[in-house]
Amino acid sequence: MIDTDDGHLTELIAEYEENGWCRAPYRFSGPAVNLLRDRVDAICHRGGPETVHEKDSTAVRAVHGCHAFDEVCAAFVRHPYLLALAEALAGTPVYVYQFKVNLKQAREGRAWPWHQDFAFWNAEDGMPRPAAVTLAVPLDDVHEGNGPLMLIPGSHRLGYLGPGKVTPGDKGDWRRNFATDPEHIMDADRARELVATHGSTRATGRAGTIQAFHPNIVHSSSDNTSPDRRALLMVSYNSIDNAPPHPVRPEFLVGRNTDQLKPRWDKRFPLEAG
Ligand SMILES: O=C(O)CCC(=O)C(=O)O
Repeated sequence: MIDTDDGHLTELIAEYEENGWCRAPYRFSGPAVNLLRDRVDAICHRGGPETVHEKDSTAVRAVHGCHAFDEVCAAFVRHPYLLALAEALAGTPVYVYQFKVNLKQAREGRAWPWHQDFAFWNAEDGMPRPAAVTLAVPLDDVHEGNGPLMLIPGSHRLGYLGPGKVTPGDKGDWRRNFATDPEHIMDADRARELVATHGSTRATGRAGTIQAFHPNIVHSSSDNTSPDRRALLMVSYNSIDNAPPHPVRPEFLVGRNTDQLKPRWDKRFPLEAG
């Protein structure tokens, strides 16, 4: 088991506060990643209502809320290390607000434009404050060519920047905001200015690594033009005192059980250094 009392969480909190993101010094083992990968593949094949496809394609772009119906994903979100990290970074007890896997299929996975996650969570669900944290675990190795997340370090400290561009969509169709041209995105010129000021970094790395992102960090990702898939599993943990009061979007996008999530050790998910 990982010692969460060894001071490394304090270092990660400082890094997270400074940059709006950080990478844990541990990652999930190969067999743990394979287990998740197999399960996500099966979920993609089941074609449930939580599935989003790439535009005009049968390629799966994303699946959502799997922790509510899949036993492996349910065990994963309760991993003691993930919960300790989420609580340390959020500064409070947490519950699962959102679970998703963005698949970025080889050669078919399309871009995500510049945005802040809080812009969507606030506008669509009424999340009161950016008191959440997203833990991301790639299920494939992520390299420069398969559409890694591009982050603007420190941009979360600017607060919620407001949508530079709102393209009115059909409020009844939640899928609209998982396409390549969602509402609530940032103006591209504004994002370019931020990159010029703050720089940017790509979240590349081996499958199984654990990264944390602030709800207000400005980020995007490009098309996957490579022969390698880039599946990214993301669990957004929200503070239990920050639940949207009247969520409308489906439960597979916005968790309704806002009780503090309790950790549960599962030997299928060992961590290793790295
Ligand atoms: O998967 C990606 O490349 C981008 C994901 C993202 O920005 C999001 O889901 O908010």
